[in-house]
Amino acid sequence: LYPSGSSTYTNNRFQDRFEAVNVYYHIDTMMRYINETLGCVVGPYQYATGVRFDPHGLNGADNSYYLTSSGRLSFGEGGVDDSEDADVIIHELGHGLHDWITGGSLSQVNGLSEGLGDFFATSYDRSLGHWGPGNPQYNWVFNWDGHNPFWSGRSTAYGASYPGGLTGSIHTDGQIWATCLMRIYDKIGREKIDKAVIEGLASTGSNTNQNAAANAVFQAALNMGYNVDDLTDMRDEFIATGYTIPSIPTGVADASDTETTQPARAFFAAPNPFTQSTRLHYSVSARGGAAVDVAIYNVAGQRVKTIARGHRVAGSYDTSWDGRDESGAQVRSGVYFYRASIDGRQNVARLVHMR
Ligand SMILES: [Ca+2]
Ligand SMILES: [Ca+2]
Ligand SMILES: [Ca+2]
Ligand SMILES: [Zn+2]
Repeated sequence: LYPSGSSTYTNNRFQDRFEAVNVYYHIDTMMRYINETLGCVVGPYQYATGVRFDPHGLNGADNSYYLTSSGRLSFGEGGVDDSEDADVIIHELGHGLHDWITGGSLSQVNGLSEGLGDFFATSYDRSLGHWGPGNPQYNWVFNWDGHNPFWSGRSTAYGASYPGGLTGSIHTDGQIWATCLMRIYDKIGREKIDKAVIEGLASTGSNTNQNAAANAVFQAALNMGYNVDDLTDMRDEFIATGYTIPSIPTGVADASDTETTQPARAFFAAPNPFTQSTRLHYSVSARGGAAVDVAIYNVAGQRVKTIARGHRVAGSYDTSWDGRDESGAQVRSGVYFYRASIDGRQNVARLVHMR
């Protein structure tokens, strides 16, 4: 699309090639960070390749979007070109991440997905260290596309609390969620809050409100073995925002005990992608055991193979899937979902089967 005669990159923002490279760079950076640095296997279920996007879509409108039907991102060019701003790119990618980790059940209740996009954009931006807490830009969302005569942008220094401060406008209300998560970022650091958000929201659905999302994120942090200091910081900020969060269970180790241990990963498949077979891990933590339903689904949402079903005692489980359906036939290569419902809690992981 944009051939170059030289290996020197000399494009500026007035050349369309700049936006194509800028979007590619930021999507690639974020997807590598999530999949490789954080170890969360996340990617589109609508197709088996990398994230697809159009850097000059929407016939020039001042808007951008992620489409759940196609799994693609599209960026408009009104005002400042949207794809010149990493905040816009990562905000839209945030909707994609939300869709992919929930297996197609992204929630916009209380503007949850808008707030999630603003959070991922600001988390990335803040990690670059361009602005200090004393600069207003530290909290801005859409520093380049907005906060200018075209439009006012958004902020993660939003003062409203939950639920009294909700307005009913998703883009406005999402700022309550993003502001709370960025306050946690400042206390426990980027990787811990990003990972808890991704792992936590993976167990949510299309009706999840901000309060339920906060509880899912907190539960994920507990499941991954975050220490008492981190859990206390998270809980304090959630409660200060207005969410209702249970106490930290007694018996959770304090910081000095867990500083050197890796958080346990209770739910995952490996290898992934796989060719012959993949091992499926899940665990039951309730003392009295739990009702489990573990199965493989295709991208159309159809159950391909039941792995385990019924009551299981507390413990870690290790099983496998050989890429065959209920009748024993080899399934086609492509994207599948490993889903485990454990006492009604949904865990979803994306699997890529290659033959
Ligand atoms: Ca441009
Ligand atoms: Ca714009
Ligand atoms: Ca920003
Ligand atoms: Zn959005």
